[in-house]
Amino acid sequence: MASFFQRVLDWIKSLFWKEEMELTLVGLQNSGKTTFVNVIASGQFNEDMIPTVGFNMRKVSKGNVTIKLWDIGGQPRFRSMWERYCRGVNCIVYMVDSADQEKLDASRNELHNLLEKPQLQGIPILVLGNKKDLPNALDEKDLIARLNLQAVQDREICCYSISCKERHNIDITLQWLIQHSKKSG
Ligand SMILES: Nc1nc2c(ncn2[C@@H]2O[C@H](COP(=O)(O)OP(=O)(O)O)[C@@H](O)[C@H]2O)c(=O)[nH]1
Ligand SMILES: [Mg+2]
Repeated sequence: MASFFQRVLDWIKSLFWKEEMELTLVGLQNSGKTTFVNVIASGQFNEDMIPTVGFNMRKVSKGNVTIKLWDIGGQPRFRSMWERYCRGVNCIVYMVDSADQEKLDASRNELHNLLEKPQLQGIPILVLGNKKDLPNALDEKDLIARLNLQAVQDREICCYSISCKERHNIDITLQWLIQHSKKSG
């Protein structure tokens, strides 16, 4: 049975990488962004480091899909870079460690900072509460409350609880992204 789900996931992954889209994947360090990319890009992909002092941006591309990836938080002076790296993306994926209670407030603040940027107005956002396999992980409902997602009214927002480790809900995450690609309008 496990291999059946694996095959379905592989099929959805292959569909995803055939899309035409650009997305930004951000979140606090250690939330699981690199792991997520490795899970969905198993197989070949190109990776570029964008040389920017103190701001660690990576760009992963495969086919017509480009993912811009960076750790958020810490130094507010880098916030001016958000505009440059988010301009024109089809969607923003915001990764949260749903089991790290201590960092949830910081994660919420960074997310709301990001959403306040006028340049990012209207860009759909997918919030991923990662590490749902851990015993103290918040579920979707608690995460929505804790991150104050109901306050976001000016754009499409969605929240899934996922586990990169156990490949949980990676399929619905990719389906959401496919629905927000250029092809699907
Ligand atoms: N339990 C658990 N650990 C995870 C999961 N996803 C990532 N991790 C671990 O969390 C740590 C940080 O992951 P990483 O991808 O480097 O985070 P990044 O800093 O956001 O790129 C690593 O030790 C991962 O193995 C998950 O779904 N469940
Ligand atoms: Mg990383």
